[in-house]
Amino acid sequence: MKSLILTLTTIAFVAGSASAGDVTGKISLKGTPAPEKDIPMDPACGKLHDGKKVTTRFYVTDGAGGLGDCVVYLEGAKGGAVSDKAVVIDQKGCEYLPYISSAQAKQTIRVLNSDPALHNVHPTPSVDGNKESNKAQLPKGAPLDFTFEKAEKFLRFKCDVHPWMFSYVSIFDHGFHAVSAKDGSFKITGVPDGKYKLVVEHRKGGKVEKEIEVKGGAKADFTIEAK
Ligand SMILES: [Cu+2]
Repeated sequence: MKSLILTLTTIAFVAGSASAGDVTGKISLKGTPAPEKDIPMDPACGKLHDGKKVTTRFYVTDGAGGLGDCVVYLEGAKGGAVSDKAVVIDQKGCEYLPYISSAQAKQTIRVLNSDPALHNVHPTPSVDGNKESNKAQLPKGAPLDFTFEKAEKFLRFKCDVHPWMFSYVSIFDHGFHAVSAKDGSFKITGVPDGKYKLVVEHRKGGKVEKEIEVKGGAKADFTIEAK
């Protein structure tokens, strides 16, 4: 009898926990984008690249059809706890890494400086309620933390010392967002069962979307056309 009760409890627990899952998929790039532009760095920053040419990063791909740096999110979703893990952006070789990231409102965005150079981190939000700020950061200086209150797509960070340095962080008022990897793959974790609009947005290539139904998870692939 005791073991029967235990078995029933176990079944109930498993059934109860199967109400959320991962939304996964892959984003492909169709067509050939314009070639990336060379970035003429100053000599001090150029030196950090061993003489290698540095270019813009408008279309990041794996060379096999996958498209990275797409922001993927459930439009209008609610909830998802704010992670106590920071979204980290490094400055390395006078570039922001990563170029594209996503965060939740009130989540810490931590900017590092791995360079032997002075940077000036300057987020320039355009949505009311998100604060612009402007902070100098010494060579290999202490990290700088930022948070934003409101949802804003592609909130721009720039550096006032190096006019070519940009990074874009998309801020969401829920926890269901991700950025695609170089091979185009993405994963949004812990999505409760239900119907959603899944949106993929690339800063240059634009936006595509699909209605999906999550039942312990869902899978959807997308194509973005090069502009
Ligand atoms: Cu800089």
